[in-house]
Amino acid sequence: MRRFNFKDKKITFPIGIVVSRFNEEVTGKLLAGAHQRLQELGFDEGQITVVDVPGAVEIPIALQRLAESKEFDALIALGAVIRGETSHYDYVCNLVSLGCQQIGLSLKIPVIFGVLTTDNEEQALDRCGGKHGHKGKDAVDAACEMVALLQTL
Ligand code: INI
Repeated sequence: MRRFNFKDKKITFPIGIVVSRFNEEVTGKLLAGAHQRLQELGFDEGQITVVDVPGAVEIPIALQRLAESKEFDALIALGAVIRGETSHYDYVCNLVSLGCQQIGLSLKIPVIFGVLTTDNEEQALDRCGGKHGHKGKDAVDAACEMVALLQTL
């Protein structure tokens, strides 16, 4: 049996992060956790590029520019979509999730989906350093694993 598992592979590489400002209390924590994890893993500041966008809907087009530049080995999308009283939430979730997947597959670069989609702010805060872990840090670990994996596959 051949099996490829790069779960604990420690590598550094140029990485781009697109973070949305909407629900900034949450997305700021996602970014802080991602940055902290990158530092723990030994990334230089010069390897890290962060792009701010207004909301989750704008994440894919910024990812597209970064991917087209060919400067990065992986990209991370960070955002927080929190359910309101209208169906707007569903449109935003669909646009950002499909957009991220499309960029990754069409431009052949791992795009890690660190966009929280929750019913309320409490659920979101629980996932950026609260009782349900830290999705910003997890996104960095997923990016490292995927870059190592794709260098081999
Ligand atoms: N953007 C978010 O990132 N999260 C949300 O919860 C959200 N809601 O609920 O509306 C949201 N809307 C803005 C959207 O992403 C765009 O910025 C806006 O529609 C302009 O294109």
